[in-house]
Amino acid sequence: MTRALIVIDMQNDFCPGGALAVAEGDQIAPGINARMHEAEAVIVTQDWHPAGHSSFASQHPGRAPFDSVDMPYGRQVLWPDHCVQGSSGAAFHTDLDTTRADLILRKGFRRDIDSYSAFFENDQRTPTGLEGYLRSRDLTALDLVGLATDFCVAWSALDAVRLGFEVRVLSELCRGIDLDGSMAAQMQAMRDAGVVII
Ligand code: VGL
Ligand code: ZN
Repeated sequence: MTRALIVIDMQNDFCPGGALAVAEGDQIAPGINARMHEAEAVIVTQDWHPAGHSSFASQHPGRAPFDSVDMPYGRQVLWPDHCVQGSSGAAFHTDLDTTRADLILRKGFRRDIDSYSAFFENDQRTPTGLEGYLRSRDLTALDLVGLATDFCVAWSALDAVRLGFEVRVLSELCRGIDLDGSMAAQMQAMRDAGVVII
């Protein structure tokens, strides 16, 4: 069994000063760096949206950031414009050392569908390709860290257990958004699904 470290969305827009800032998002970077240097395999994800992405509230007249709307694939929270491809907000936080990353996986690049999870887009069926990558490298156990605990980390963890991976979330190396109680709800959902929270 080989364990991979998956670092979720450690980007400027999710850190203090960014468009969708997660409180203390930058503070977990040194701990993640240390962990990366010890891990057997390291995958780093990057939220990577085209301008005018359908998850942006700016594309929905009369709607505000953090409202929810029905999309063809289900409920979707509307976000401030963030992680636009090629922008400084989409770049990795400078405190994150990505030297050790084996793979940088981009997600959310289709205009009409969001992708919180590193495995599937928000329709929960369009694959990102990560499952195949992990399986072909025989990486069957995963440690998840990064941003945001209650969105991209949780959705990734839930997909991973559903796919049969052994999954741990290292909670000290994650920070959350906590929208309408989403932090408690997603922590419980992860526990119920068999994710080990450390
Ligand atoms: C994320 C909201 C929108 C995340 C990404 O990384 O948790 N959240 N896009
Ligand atoms: Zn996003």
